[in-house]
Amino acid sequence: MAISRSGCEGCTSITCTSTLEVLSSETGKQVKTAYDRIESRGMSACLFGSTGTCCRNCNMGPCQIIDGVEEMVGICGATADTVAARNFARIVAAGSASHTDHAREMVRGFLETAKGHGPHQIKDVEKLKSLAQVFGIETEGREVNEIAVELGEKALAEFGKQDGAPLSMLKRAPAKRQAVWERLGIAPRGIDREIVEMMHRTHMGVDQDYENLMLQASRCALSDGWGASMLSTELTDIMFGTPVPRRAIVDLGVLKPDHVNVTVHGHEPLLAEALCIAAQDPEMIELAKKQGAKGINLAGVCCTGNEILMRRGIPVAAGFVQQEIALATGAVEAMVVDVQCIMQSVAEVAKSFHTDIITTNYRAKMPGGVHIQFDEEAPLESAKAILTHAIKNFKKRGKFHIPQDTKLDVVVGFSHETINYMLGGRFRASYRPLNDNIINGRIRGVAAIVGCDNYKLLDNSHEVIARELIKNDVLVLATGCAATSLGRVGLVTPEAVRFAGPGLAEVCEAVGMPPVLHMGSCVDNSRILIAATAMVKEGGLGDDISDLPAIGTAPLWMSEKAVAIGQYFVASGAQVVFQSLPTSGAKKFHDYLLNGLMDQLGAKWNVAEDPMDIAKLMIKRIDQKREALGINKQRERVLFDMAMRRELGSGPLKDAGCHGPAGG
Ligand code: NFS
Ligand code: SF4
Repeated sequence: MAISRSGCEGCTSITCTSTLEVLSSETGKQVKTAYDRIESRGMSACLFGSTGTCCRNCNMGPCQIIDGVEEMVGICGATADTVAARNFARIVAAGSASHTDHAREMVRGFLETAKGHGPHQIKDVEKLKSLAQVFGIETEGREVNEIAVELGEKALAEFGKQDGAPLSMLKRAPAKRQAVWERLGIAPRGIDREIVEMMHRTHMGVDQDYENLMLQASRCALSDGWGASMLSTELTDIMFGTPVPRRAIVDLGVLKPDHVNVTVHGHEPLLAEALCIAAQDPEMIELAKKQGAKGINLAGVCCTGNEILMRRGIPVAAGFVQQEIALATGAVEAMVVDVQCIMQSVAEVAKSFHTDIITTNYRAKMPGGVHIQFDEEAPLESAKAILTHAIKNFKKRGKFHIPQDTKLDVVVGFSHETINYMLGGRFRASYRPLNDNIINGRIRGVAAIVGCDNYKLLDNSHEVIARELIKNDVLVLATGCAATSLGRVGLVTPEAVRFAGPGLAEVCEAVGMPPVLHMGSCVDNSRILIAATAMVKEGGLGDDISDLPAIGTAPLWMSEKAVAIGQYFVASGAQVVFQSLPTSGAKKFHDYLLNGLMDQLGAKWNVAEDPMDIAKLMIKRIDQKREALGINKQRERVLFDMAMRRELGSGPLKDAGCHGPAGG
């Protein structure tokens, strides 16, 4: 479906009101955005590219392959299935590599902190100790920092490990799942190694068997989910605090007319956390005041936004498709970026205003950007240099337009630990109540809505899916830009319970939780793996993740990372639904993803085009699992009496209350 910017003058193809408002404002009309580029290009996605059968892996090609046409194989003889499988596997490798390099930086930052360098401390000692156990580290009678140094070193070694025991975190998975990995020979050996081997096996003339290629794609993706991403999430929690529920606000309206607005865009929380600390420094605030501003307003964009939203309640201004729109307000002094999901066009949009794009990572520079290298050994000093640059821009601000009515309340911070104590209570933290409510049918199942925004589809797709799911008593877990977009439409707050079906509403009301739980950034999808494992271990819902009435979707996937996530979900036993897969031009391979993987992994990919169809398919899959578990009948019998209300009514979210916003 073509989505045009003309949407802001009549047509309704963009539904986001803040985006529409900015695009039709005086400042918005000054700039060209992706919406204009789509209009001028006619949204012509390349046919061969989108069906996965274009190969340029060697210089005898590039070859366009047509499935079933004898003379249309590659010069080397590669078939459509081989080419599509190689391309797909490379997407998984690239996505895993992105999470991995991010995770490596977090582990290195963690080690610095453990050694007592820099402004951060070990905040979550309990989590440190439980993770130390996973790595076989002695904790009795040892100093916190000593344990942390050993953990950091062991974590770092997971990246370069070659052989021996598989990655340490795999032990956290249900025993039956570990046995599946062992039987298939896909337990990752070392994080970097699996990515390198994937790139090797997809080189011209190596692995020509799509089933064999997919085994390595699973191993590579698992090294991301249970390796890199999980390490990143856990060590970041230990260092910056495990998220707890707190109130915050999202959408473009979080920008402030009288403050220095600094948007933080990218992924690695080391930079964002340092900026949060620096923005509270009296010296910095004084400097802002000298320039005529009332203070400094930090706001997040994309996943780095989700990280500081979850841990500090810092507002999120924009998700992926709004990054240009945030700048088009003319109210941003600087957009500070690190790595991933930063469109090159932001530098072009910024040229129309006083805004600077400040790049901070040597890996990611940009023509038109100002580079201030973030020094991991002196994070606070770097953050101050960046802020000083931004503050000095304030006086140059010209006309601007901040949408006033778009500031949505959200309640965020649903880590696995939060869910554990929220439903179970502080003194009997457990997943028992969640499992029981699934078994008795008040909660039909659990669905993860994750991943990106994408201009290719209507921007309300996440919303359509989420509304249908919660209406049907499915509890939704959200991460990444999907979570931001659900926040923008008011679904990530306890008040959204009015849109939920009676069973889910009952549970949410009793505990005071939203029907859509914000679980963080994209690396935080590893929290979903842990939550799923906890559900299995609690009992009553089968003995593997593949038995759970649970499913995931990344309907608007854009990034290669989303495919890596999809593949590690599938390899972990959770089915996923995407709106499209770049494999449809290769019949056998495409069918293998949609059906064949089931035999080996107990899970598979699914495709449904329309958001409502995606939701319906997810509910169908959940019901199939309920049926297999023999709990489908309970749903029909469930009654909500006072005893059940009382049983649910003592959740800690209610008695602890939520933290107020802690914005910049
Ligand atoms: Ni995830 Fe985050 Fe957003 Fe997609 Fe990009 S920011 S890591 S990849 S676009 S959800
Ligand atoms: Fe063509 Fe084969 Fe070379 Fe790919 S590897 S470009 S299919 S010759």
